[in-house]
Amino acid sequence: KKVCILGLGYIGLPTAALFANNGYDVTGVDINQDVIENLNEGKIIIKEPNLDELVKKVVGQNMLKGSLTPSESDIFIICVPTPITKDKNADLKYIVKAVNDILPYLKVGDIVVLESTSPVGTTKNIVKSILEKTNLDIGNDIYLGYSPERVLPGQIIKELVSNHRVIGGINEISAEKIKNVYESFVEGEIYTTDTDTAEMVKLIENTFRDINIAFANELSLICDKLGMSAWDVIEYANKHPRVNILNPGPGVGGHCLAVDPWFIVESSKDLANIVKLARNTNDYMPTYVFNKIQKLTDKTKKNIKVCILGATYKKDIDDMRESPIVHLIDILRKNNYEVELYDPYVKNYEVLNNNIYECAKNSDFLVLGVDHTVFKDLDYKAILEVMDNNIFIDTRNFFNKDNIESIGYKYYLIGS
Ligand code: SAJ
Repeated sequence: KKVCILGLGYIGLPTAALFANNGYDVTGVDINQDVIENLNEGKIIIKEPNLDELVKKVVGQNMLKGSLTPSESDIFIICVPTPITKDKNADLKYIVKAVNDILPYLKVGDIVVLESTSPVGTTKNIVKSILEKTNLDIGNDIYLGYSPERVLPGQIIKELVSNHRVIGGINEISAEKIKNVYESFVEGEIYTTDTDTAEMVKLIENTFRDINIAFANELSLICDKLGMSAWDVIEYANKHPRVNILNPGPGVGGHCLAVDPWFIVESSKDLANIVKLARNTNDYMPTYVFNKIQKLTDKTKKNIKVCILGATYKKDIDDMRESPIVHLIDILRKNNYEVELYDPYVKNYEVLNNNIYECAKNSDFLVLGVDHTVFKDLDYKAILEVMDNNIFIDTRNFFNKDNIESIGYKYYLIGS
């Protein structure tokens, strides 16, 4: 059977590779020529553990090929992005384009699956109505459903296989057909329901996590004001069998948690109060970190430099989407701080300087933005020697205060 996957990002490409590895003849479609050229040489341009070997293998076996346009297939899977507009509304233009792009290739018996995180009703209202232009009966001639992933970047391949999945069908037979397709590589349970429910499930999973982190971040502000460590308070509270508070930090990034809750707010403006408040609480955190830096700034010095360690949205990955550290860098620069960034995962960024000693040279602040594992191995004594001042700000509770202070830094942990 043939599978055509539209959108070869963090989800589409691993999904394509897994289908290809399980006997499907897969075409991966993307509008980015760079992605397609690399793919057809068996290479990938994103960093994700185990993905490069798998792609190399299936491309070598001729089971996966890249293309700029879709082609005839038995199964079409849409994995394009759903960004939010400035007004925090879902922008469905990529989904609309992808569905329109497959119309000429659809035939009786085909299966169409939306994977992109979407507001409730997208499959049933938007996707279905575009497919109806074919004059085929959706649900009988063509099967349609929604099948979101729930994988954690950094362990995508493993989680695509092992996580449970909730699939919504436009009717029962669609759900069953789609379940059957995913069973080729999914080892977790697959539950079937309607498309609206599956869309809502996807949204509330990420909203649940966003709200939990917002609670931790609010505690971070409260404990800081009351003169105690939120990290200690949370650690002890979590000894309770039914309490599990997440970690505070510099804010919440990524294309999921920072975006999906807004789709719920958009659908229920008067009701989604906690959801909206949590989003705003997390969005405030970079400003809070900036305020800390500003308070510790030597006001008699003219040029203040901040050396930032890590600006991806979380550790050990190369993804900077919605990263709170990118926001922090913007705020610092707007306030006339000189900023340089050291991040071995990032290839291109305005203030990037991947020579750590040049980056830290004449800095007043060293700010740990992301807890990349490799940051444990930097020579903090040698870094201090090239700095002008010795202020060390840890936004992630990554370092031990005594160790860092014994080198000669003044250590400040956000949330304590
Ligand atoms: N973060 C904190 N404190 C924490 C945990 C995370 O500040 O205790 C921050 C991270 O630093 C990061 C952000 O939250 O900036 C998001 O990171 P994450 O690891 O929580 O989640 P994502 O965005 O990488 O992946 C999420 C996952 N959703 C859930 O865990 C409910 C994943 O399973 C989803 O598949 C993914 O969103 C998605 O694609 O929707």
